[in-house]
Amino acid sequence: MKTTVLGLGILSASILTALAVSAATEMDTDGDGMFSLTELQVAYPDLTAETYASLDANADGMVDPEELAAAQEAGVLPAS
Ligand SMILES: [Ca+2]
Ligand SMILES: [Ca+2]
Repeated sequence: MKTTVLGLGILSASILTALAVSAATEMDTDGDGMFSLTELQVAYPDLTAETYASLDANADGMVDPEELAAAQEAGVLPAS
């Protein structure tokens, strides 16, 4: 019984991770692994250049998946 509950927990965590990854992959329309302002504006039409710059924590001009996840965790962007 304990094993079954643990297994279900692992299964649902895997499904959630897969969903998050697939949503992120859909946003990255040119497939370069980074999210440009234009790509993010498809999912977040209200995103401004100023907000985008604030998401870019390492200031390399692009938002990477980690920076996107951090923004979603901080509530700057709604998790999709
Ligand atoms: Ca991209
Ligand atoms: Ca960056």
